[in-house]
Amino acid sequence: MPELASIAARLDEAAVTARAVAQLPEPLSLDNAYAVQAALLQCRYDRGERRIGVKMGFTSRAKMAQMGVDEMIWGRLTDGMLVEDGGDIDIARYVHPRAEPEIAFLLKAPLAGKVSMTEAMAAVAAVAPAIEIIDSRYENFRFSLTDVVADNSSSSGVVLGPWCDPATDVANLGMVVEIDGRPALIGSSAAILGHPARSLVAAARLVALRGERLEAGDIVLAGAATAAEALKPGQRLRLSVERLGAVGFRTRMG
Ligand code: OOG
Ligand code: MG
Repeated sequence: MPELASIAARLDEAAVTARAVAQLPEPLSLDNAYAVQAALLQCRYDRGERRIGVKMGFTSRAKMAQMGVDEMIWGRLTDGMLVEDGGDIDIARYVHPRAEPEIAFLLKAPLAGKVSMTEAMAAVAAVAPAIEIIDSRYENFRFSLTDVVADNSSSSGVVLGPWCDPATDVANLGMVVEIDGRPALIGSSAAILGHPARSLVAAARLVALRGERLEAGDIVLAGAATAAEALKPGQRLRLSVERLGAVGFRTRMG
């Protein structure tokens, strides 16, 4: 539908120019919201970006409560969103970025539809600590469920830490984000649906509803274990996850 394409173009321009747009005037259906998301990603692919996986959203109570949304969502990740571990980001290139502590899975086999936790984990090649940088293209970081789905579930940046043995038990690992050396976000991987592998199970189910599958080589972000923290210029962030290690980046302006 032409209006879906124009919504996608508007959200893409908001991301490229780092200028927020108003929330959508008419509520979209969930089907149309995912159709806008697909069209939005096509804009990125047309610029040469490549799909590298998916991210899950609202898989913890802390995130649902922070944003007032109570359903799981997903979005697509591209290589253009990767931020090097230990690297820095220019805050000016985002509207109002926030950081979240996550667990990342690297897949060695495809997954789609109804799979058990054991089947999901058997498809995992490695697990890593990860920081997701989210950035809503909507004014004041406010949105409805379908608004945020259309906006690729606020996907913006991903910082991946060291890939670890997939046999590592990730059910209940302490997670701490330090900002400038001070603990700012403290949680556990158990906050992610009781076990981050449940998020992988959900990802396989949700992408299949849109006729897609998780591919071998895909990265799947399980969703934040705590509320997200707004970023300011000149900060040093570091996420430490028990047994998995640490990942970090810095922020600058310009
Ligand atoms: C939507 C994305 C949510 C998560 O980890 O729960 C998300 C948002 O809060 O803007 O990435
Ligand atoms: Mg996230």
